[in-house]
Amino acid sequence: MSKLIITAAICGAEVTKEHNPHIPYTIKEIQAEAKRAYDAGASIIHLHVRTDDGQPTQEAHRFAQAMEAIYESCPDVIIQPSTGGAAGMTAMERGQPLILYPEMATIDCGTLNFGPDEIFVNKESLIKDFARTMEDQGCLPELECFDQGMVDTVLRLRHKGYFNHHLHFSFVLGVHGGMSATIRNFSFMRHSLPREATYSVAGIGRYEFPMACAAIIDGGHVRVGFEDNIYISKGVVANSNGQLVEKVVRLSQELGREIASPNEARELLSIRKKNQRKEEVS
Ligand code: KMH
Ligand code: ZN
Repeated sequence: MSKLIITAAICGAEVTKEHNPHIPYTIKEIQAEAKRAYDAGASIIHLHVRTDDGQPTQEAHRFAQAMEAIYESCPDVIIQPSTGGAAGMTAMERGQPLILYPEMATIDCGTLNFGPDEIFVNKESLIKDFARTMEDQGCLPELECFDQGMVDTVLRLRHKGYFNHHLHFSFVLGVHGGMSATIRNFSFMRHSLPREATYSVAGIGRYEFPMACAAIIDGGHVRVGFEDNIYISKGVVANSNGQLVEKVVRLSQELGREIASPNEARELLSIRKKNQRKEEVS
């Protein structure tokens, strides 16, 4: 079985310091949380940015500052900016981090209710636009799928000439409005992928670690972090993203899987684009 790629979703757009005081907002806080996750074993940082008072923003300049700071502390890490941003943002707003030519970024593969009052809109036209832009840039999309219909959308679009690169899915299970985080649903999605595809699983809230175990055993990869879950165990708030990553590392070691370094993750995901920063420092 391949080594395990751990993605740390360190910040997100919805969770706040009222939920957990360790949620990073400022560039320094984001840098420190990325470093804790990286030191613990994360090879990919899934990145959202905030203003200093915690408002989600997709401003390219803010992403540039955060990425610069993260590369300073974690020179070889893979940074994966979000093009999802926060529910309610426009497509133009959301696409801004792509101006920075990241080596990886998310594409959200369909529309869903997002909590009781919001809709996270991802029209097929937007999916195609982001797919073409990223393909032109040599940027690998992480294909975020909140339900099976989104996996089917990716496979249908691939048949029509989109996504002509390695397919790397991210199943985000347990969102209020998306598919629930059960082994049945995980297995259904996982078994609908082409053989050569890879995937990562993010279980929301208390499903984070059970879904991680399922993926570790199955040969998939894992995403953890404050974006998805703020607890290290029942009722105990995690003190850093590093603590969440460490727990996955422990589970993986117990289950007999080694952890991938960032460069090993690049190999496993066939990331075509070189991390220029890494080249500068090596
Ligand atoms: N904040 C959610 C509405 C992504 O990063 O691409 C969308 C999200 C997905 O977090
Ligand atoms: Zn996200």
